[in-house]
Amino acid sequence: MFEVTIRALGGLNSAYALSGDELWLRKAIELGDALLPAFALTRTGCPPREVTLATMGASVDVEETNPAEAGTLQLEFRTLSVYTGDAKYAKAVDVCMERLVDGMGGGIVTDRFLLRDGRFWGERVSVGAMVDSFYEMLLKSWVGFGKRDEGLRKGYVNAVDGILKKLVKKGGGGVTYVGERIGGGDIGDDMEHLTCFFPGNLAYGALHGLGGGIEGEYLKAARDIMKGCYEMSRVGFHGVAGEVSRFSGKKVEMIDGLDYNLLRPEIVESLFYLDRIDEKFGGIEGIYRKWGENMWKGIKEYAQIEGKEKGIIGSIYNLSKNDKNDLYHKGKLHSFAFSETFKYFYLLFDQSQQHVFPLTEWVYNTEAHPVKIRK
Ligand code: DMJ
Repeated sequence: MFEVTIRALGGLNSAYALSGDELWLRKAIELGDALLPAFALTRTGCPPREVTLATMGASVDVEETNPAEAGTLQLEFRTLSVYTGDAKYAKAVDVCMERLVDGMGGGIVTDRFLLRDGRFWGERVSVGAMVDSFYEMLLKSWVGFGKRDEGLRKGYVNAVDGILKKLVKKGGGGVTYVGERIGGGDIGDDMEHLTCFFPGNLAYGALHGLGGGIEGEYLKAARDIMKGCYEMSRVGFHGVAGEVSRFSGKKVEMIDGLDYNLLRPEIVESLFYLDRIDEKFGGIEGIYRKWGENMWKGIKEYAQIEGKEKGIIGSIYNLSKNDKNDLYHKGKLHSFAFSETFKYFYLLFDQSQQHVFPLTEWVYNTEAHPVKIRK
């Protein structure tokens, strides 16, 4: 549900928004109608993680989902309601989002969500896998539809408050990162690449007046965490960060077995937001573009699959060995490399005065497909 919604439905919606070609809208409706019954399959109104279109409607035996997958459907289905004038898509997704927000209890959440009674469950608390885009969407759904839904705004503000107090730490070398906690334990030593959407998201919140606005608490925290995320790309092969990195030593370190790079977007995504929003350190002469240039060089140098036709790229493995000869690639390449990673590099390097998709008029879904903000 989540991957198809953010990648395919989000992509079709944006293709329609940008081209005005009805073909994309027809395809978006076809897909939206096929997926819609999934919301009626559980008691909470949140869909299961996976559905079989051919047998949709049959009861499903799934106990749980996670907040990221259940809570990252709103922009796409609501947009479909705007385009069609039919409220059924928005209604379905709003019911689910309300259950999630109710279940939050006013702060950070665990990474498991029970589909029978709408309770959060489990012990792991983080801003990474299985939770990440739930937080992202509290803000973006609030912004995207006229800042009218107080539940979303409060949910976001309370969550950020909890994250900044309970999950942010300085590592051994004094670099700030966002860790995870299990149960009541201490903040762990590691930060996921996925978590690095967070500084950009904080900056986007600041742009829209939250956390004290520009130069407020959110932007200051965003700068510190951004630095930690960029440091992840400076260890091992310069410019190419690992999937998870360790912050307990004097220097940020790669972790054996997690020293691979799937060409994920999160670090450059946040660089893009900070570059546009942070008036002090962003802009043409600012640091974020320079950092982005360093990262782009790394991708050009190391993502290319040797021996293949020039331009063929793939995920990079064995980064911690520090020797180019030990690197290997897998021919797998996620669509987010194109829809997000390369797009964010392009947008970061765009030097035109008139930015494409200004952040006060457009909101990007979690797969970087732009959606026009409804006032
Ligand atoms: C993307 O599909 C989305 O950004 C999602 O929210 C989480 N991660 C991947 C890319 O890393």
